[in-house]
Amino acid sequence: MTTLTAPIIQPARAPGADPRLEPIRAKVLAGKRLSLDDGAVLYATHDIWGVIALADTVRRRMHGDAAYYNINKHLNYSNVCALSCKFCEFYRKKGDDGAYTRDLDYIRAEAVKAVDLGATEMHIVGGLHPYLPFEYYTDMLRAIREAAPGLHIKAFTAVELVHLARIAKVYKRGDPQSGVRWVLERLMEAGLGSLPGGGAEVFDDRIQKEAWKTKIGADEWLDVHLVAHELGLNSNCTMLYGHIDGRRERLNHLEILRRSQDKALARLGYTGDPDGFIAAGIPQTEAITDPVITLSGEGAVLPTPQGLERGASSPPIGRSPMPSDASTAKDQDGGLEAPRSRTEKKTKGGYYQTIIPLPFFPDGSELEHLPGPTGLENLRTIAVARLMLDNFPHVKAFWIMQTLPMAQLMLEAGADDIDGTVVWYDITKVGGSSTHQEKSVTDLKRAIREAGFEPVERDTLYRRVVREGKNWKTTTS
Ligand code: V47
Repeated sequence: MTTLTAPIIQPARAPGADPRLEPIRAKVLAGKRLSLDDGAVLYATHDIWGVIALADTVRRRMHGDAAYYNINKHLNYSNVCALSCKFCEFYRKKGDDGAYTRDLDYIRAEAVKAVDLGATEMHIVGGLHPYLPFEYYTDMLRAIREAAPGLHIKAFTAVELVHLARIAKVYKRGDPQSGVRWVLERLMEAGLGSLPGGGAEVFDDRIQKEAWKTKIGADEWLDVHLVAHELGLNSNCTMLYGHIDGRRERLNHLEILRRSQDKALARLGYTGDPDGFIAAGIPQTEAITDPVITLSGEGAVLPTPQGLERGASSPPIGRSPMPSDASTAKDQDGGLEAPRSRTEKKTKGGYYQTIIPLPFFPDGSELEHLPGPTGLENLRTIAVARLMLDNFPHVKAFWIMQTLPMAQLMLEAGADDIDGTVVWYDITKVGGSSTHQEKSVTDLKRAIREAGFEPVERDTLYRRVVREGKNWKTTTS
């Protein structure tokens, strides 16, 4: 006979402040970069509310009481995928029940619907379709641009872009960058405006081997974003956590992204290392004590509408989105004057805007037996991301995966963005149910206001949107 014993649950929080947070608090207040060991304390401490309060300090220093949302529409052009990642419930094989691939008429109609809803952005991702030709992707972007010229197209994860280089037969082993550059140049010419952050998962060889063996790894993911940044595109990045990963691996992931962003910002004029190359090898154990770049705190590098300047002491709290986003975005969209660095070099877009921690949804995946992360772990992870990624302007609590009530709480735990109206989402479905996942602007604003923040509609590049019904413009356009 087996005896059932209750599992020993380690409380995620306990009364009382943790003195181990004190030196970390001192660093945060001084705008100093946190080390991986600091990150380990942020994850290990029982004082989760202390961690959240620290993240809130940074978040308010950067954004005041502003909380961003956008009006967007997601499009998944196909769920047919050559890969079979264990965490993924979305993919189908050709001929499977429920497999779909959208044609250009469908895509055009979706773009028109997006405009009718007042959307500023179309977010497009799909599976790695083994048979679609490269022209399908450029035709898709052109069709959207023709049907909806004002819509910003944020499309294709790094994994899809490597796949496109392969199907266009421009991918060279040993030199993934040149093929991806070829692909991105053509997609940009067809209307691509920025890259979403998907497909990063957790940068770790062990986890990759176990859960997404045949997918690109960290080096290639980073290479793709490096090339995008060099071409002047802004991008986002994600961290898919709460499956077979551990907290140390998450911290390494954040560290790798932080260094990658250092390099991106350096290319825009922050340091004298324009050829810095992150993907060649990241010494994961090396502690960083001297911040190269920090966007918050004493001595921070604070982007201004005039450019990127070092030495300001307090940001324009709560009045506008990170102005660097606005100023570099102008260059991306309209070729207007680019920001000037402190060395007065002409620069353009080309950095990570947002980290989006994505909690694992087990339902329907091969890892369905795993429980997925808890609410407190999700809150803590948002806070840790805010604290570790001192060179990232934004932290997004994607309401679809976090749920809107949790996204509300996360605004006080380091997040400044909850994503948008979305409408249709196929990658994760709450309770395994519907792809229709939509929130109205009223819902989003109410959630933000109830949490004590000021809702700010942004476009994809974090410019403030001024709107009259369906018509909109950005404050900088
Ligand atoms: O790449 C897949 C993840 C990502 C599951 O850039 C899963 O603004 C949880 O990247 N449980 C797609 N996550 C979503 C994404 C995204 C979302 C919102 C905004 C932005 C942005 C990007 O979702 C995939 C994968 O990493 N994912 N399956 C799952 N079962």
